[in-house]
Amino acid sequence: MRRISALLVLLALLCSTPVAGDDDTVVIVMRDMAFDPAEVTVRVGQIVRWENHERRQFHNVWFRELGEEPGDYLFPEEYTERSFDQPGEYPYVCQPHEDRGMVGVVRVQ
Ligand SMILES: [Cu+2]
Repeated sequence: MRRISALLVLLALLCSTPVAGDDDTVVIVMRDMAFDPAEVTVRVGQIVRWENHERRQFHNVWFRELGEEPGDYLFPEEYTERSFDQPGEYPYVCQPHEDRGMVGVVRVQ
């Protein structure tokens, strides 16, 4: 019983912890071989989430110009999130579909 109580307290703590930017996450949908919207403007620290809404196709998100590794493949119903520490313009691509025009840009203010 004591263990269950401790678990409940832990759960309550977890549930009440505010998640930074949770309310104003900017969502970019990956569908029909495109990022939608392809251009977004966000604030420093604001969370950007890419969601795969395809029926079968995987995609990824690669900020090549930042010198990063390509992101993991995201399969339907999967998503990835990130934020940006510095203002600027951050172009990115879907690595497997860049040549089909699957590119986007995040502008950070
Ligand atoms: Cu893709």
